[in-house]
Amino acid sequence: MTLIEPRKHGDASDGSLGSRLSRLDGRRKITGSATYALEQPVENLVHAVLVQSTIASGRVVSVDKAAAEALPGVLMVLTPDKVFNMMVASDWFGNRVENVPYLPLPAEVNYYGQAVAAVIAETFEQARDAARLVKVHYEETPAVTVIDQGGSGTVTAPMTVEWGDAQAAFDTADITIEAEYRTPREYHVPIEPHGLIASWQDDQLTIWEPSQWTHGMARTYAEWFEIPFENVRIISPFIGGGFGSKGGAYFYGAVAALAARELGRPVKLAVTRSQGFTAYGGRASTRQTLKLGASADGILQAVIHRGANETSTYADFHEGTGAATPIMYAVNNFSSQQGLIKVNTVTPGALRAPGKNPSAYGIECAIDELSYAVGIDPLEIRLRNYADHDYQSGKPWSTRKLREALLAGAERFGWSNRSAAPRSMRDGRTLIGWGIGCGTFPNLTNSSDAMIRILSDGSVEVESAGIDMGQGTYTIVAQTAADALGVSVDRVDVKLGDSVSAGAPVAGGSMLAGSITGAVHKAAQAAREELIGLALNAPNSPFSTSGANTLVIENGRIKTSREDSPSMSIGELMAMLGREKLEVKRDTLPEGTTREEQQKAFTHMSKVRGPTAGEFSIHSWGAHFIEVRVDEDFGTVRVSRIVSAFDCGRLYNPKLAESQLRGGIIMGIGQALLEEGLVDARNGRVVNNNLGDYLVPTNADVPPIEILSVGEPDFEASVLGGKGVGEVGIVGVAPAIANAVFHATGKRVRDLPITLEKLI
Ligand code: MCN
Ligand code: MOS
Repeated sequence: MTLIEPRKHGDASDGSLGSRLSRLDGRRKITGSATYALEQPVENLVHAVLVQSTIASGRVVSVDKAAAEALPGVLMVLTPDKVFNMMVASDWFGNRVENVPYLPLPAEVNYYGQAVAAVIAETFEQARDAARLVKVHYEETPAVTVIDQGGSGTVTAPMTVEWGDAQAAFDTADITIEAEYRTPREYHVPIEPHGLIASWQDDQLTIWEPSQWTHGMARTYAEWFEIPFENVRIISPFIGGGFGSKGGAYFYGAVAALAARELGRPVKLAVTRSQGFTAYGGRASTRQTLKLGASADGILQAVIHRGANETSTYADFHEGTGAATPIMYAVNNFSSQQGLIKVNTVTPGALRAPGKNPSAYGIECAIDELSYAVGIDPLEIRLRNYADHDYQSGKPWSTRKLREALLAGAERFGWSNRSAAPRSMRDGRTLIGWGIGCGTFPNLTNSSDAMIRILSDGSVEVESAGIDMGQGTYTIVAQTAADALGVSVDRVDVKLGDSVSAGAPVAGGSMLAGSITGAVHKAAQAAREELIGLALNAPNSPFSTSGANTLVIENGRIKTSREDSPSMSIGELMAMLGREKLEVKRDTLPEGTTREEQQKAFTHMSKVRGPTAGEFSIHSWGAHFIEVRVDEDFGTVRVSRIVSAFDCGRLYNPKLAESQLRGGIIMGIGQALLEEGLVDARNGRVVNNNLGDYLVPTNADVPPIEILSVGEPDFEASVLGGKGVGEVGIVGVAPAIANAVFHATGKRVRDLPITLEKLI
């Protein structure tokens, strides 16, 4: 086996694009000077507290609010019978049903924990106490509280992928395996819980709310209240994690904004940790069956994939259990049908790598099972079935260095020292297992806009509505601007997370970095051109006699390319011109885009280009090599070592990209071993709705994680050659751990999480 040397990361932290600059917002976050939405000092503030339903299905018949209203400080109790004068907003793709009233507190109850009333009072304590006194009377109807009660589900066209004749090929295959895999409800649990402060000044609405998408959220608020987009301002400079849960405005935002309008005072609504388990959706629980047929030498002949995810009774959410299955391996006969099962739950939502994550869990466990059935090493079977193009779309890959990732990861991990048989590696009474899981994430792109401002002292401001919830946007934007302008990175100040700034797509689908850097690069180049033009033509320009027709900017100084060139700093040029500032705004929208289309591009998902929108099929790729140690007596599983290799194209900042990938991997450890929303089947209540009972990995659960990058710049993927990084890290971790546990113990646990009672 030959090792393809992984590309060496740049060790320089000089701030240039591609260098390992530390997070520019890090100090502020660590020292507490970064202000989060709910900490915003706002005068005259009042507090809203939600009242949640205690049934899973039915109707609110009446609400007894007299006792609550009688408490001191209580200003208002909102109930389902109150008419709010709001309209349903469009969905993520811009579809809107016209003239349908929006009811943030509907009388119809679809899940346990749904908000059915809200109390607004002078202080938080008064509102909370009053909320406890609100008596809600229900008419209860039968509920489906868990996926197993919901039947086999309804398959929809977008969830169906077929080519060849999978059944015939499966029936005649030498070796077949069939297995069902299940994942439970999982939750984002960001450290900063959700909530907002809403404040009206006449018909202008200001919202301080953590947001992955300030433009999209501003659009929703504007549509709810039927006011122009420009009248809403979403402010979200710092966010304590979102993981998919902060991409949209939810009902509680409507409740706070509406109460603020009614009362003429700013309203703060903090969603509690427990409410966070039902105020918006986590990852849907899923189940899927995989049937693989192969020849005796392990070449795949057929994949038959059937599955479903739970959704709510009132909206469809496709988790996309079939999202990764069709593109992982070369196979000529493929059939995947995925359905939706209606359950009385809040509508599930996007959680880091929606679809790809559970989908890879299925296929990456199944291929491992096949490797044992045919007696071929799990690494070897992946290489034998390597897809040299995208079998689903028929298109060539833009770049797919998954083979390189597999080989580099195996080499670094020491995979060749693995002994093949389950239970054959141990350290005393500890069983050791090694497993592989591959991952993928599609490269989504959208246009972006960016504003660059050169200030009189020569410093630079970059402004965008795009956000940083911890991924590193502040840092890579500064690096991009500094690089393109020719200034040092500490001269660049980045302002993010304000919907009045230049538009940017959602920090979702791992698309923000590629999109925003493209626009920042373009605007910074244009600003540099403009500075050069001004320097050449300024009266008294030191370059007027140099004969140069162009100039360069290096380290903030403008000069010709000659050794003995005169030079001046950008600040000196600004002073010479008597300019306060120079503003340059550029977007990466197609030429001639109308104002309306431009608005749409940043407030809807309709302009997002998918991975196969062009000539190529564009994705990020990864391969995880994981060691587990299982206590033979107690069944406890510890992850003891991880080596993961990725192809994410060019890395804008390897230090931050590694941190993103590591974060995803840690979430994958949680998914494999700890995370499970436990639902009381009698009433649909999520019983472990707190961080004491819903377990996520802590430092003690996380072993050394080594990240390798085997990617090369992919200019089909983005302007500067990077592919998405934010989500691919989690994909493939859970199956790698499940496969390692099988190798250690000989036990195949096919429903996550792998807890000790499933092993002993
Ligand atoms: N990056 C890089 N080189 C690339 C691409 C990205 O160095 N070629 C690095 C940059 O630091 C960039 C970051 O990776 O800021 C993420 O870039 P990208 O993959 O474009 O993802 P987005 O900026 O769109 O961020 C969203 C993504 C998603 S969808 C989830 S879910 C997620 C994630 O990012 N949630 C996160 N990472 C998170 N990280 C933190 N700390 N908190 C979350 O809630
Ligand atoms: Mo990420 S789940 O697409 O916000």
